[in-house]
Amino acid sequence: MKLNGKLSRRGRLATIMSLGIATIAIASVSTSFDPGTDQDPVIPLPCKVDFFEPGWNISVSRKMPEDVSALLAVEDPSSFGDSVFVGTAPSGGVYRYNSSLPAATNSVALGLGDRIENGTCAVSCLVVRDIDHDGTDELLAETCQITPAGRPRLYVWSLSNPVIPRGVARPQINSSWSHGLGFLDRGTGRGESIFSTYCGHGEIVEFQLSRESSADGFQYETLGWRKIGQLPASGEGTQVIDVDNDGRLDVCLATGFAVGNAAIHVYSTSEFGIDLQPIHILNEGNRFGNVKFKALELAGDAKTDVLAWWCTDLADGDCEVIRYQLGPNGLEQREVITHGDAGSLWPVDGQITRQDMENDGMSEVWFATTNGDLWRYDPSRQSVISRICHIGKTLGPICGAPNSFDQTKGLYIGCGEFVLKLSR
Ligand SMILES: [Ca+2]
Ligand SMILES: [Ca+2]
Ligand SMILES: [Ca+2]
Ligand SMILES: [Ca+2]
Repeated sequence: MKLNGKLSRRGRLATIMSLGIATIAIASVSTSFDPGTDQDPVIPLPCKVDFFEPGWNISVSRKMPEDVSALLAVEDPSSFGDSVFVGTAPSGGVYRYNSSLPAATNSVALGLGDRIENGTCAVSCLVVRDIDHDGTDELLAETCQITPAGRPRLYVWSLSNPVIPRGVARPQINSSWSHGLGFLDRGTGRGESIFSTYCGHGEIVEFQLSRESSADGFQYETLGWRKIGQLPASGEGTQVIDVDNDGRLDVCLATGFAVGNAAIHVYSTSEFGIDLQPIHILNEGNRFGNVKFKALELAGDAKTDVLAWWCTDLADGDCEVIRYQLGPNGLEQREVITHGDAGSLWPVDGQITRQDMENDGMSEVWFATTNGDLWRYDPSRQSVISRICHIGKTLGPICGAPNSFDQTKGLYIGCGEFVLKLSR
């Protein structure tokens, strides 16, 4: 079955729906692009590469039935390839393919929005993680319900064979846009709590997958949710990590989308959950209107760093990229990495990822922008930040390609309906 990219969205959707959730073979093309010549590649990329750092290639990994809005790749122990998960918009789908199997793309779920046709729902975040600690990974997908404006959702499937739906939650909050997932062990074999925050009203929501039985014998498995707090501005990002290097996990939530209100709030955790009094706040003197961040270990010193992208407007204006290191008593190091126009530096959700491209044991941070720039931040290099390419088209989410059987790693990049792969 070849899905024609020129079919109307409704036509394509009808084709997909008629196939149910069986395997869809989607036309797949793979090509290399040599930026050193004007020669068109045999099968053209869906975009023009205006600038390329020498030594890199971009090829088409897969064409999807609609626009790519979330990406995740994990190792597939049963094959040489990566298992690539793709979230899509506007009907809201989740797909999976193996990068070494050229033709087959599996649908995990289709039509995740409130209105499948003529609505807009974007899968904003995908995570693979064993949230109930039973030895089988779960796949989690968050959605934004954009048209008609409505409640965001969280979906959970177990990645057994076949994939099994475990739960869906649709928190009764005023915001429609979800911004990331964080995980905290509930202890004593109870699995993990899942946290998210939301654009608009800044609700903080906790989810739990739990099993119960009633006195009269009914069995329930439920993805429950509860609103545990509210940020002082729109919620713009979520991560759970030991960000202040004291040995205990912290919940980090970004606020923004309001001039002067961009901040990263850090909350401590215990066996009782989150303490909603922030223990650290990074706010750069309230100079900014929005912030995106990623906390991770950089530079091989076993201490977590925070990379933050600040912009003066809501998603525009001037942008500063700043690296921080926190200790138990607060800020220990602050370094401005670069600054410039938000157009070329500001990443949106899903456009910041870590990868160790050269397999040297040191992670780099890769980030993309909707303007088509792809950047690498690698503190172990002389040119710490460098633009790897500029593609003449809006870029979507990016993620690292974990497979390294041929000793080179790569990066998957969403671009319209295509998943591209950057490699050496
Ligand atoms: Ca599990
Ligand atoms: Ca901590
Ligand atoms: Ca570090
Ligand atoms: Ca590296």
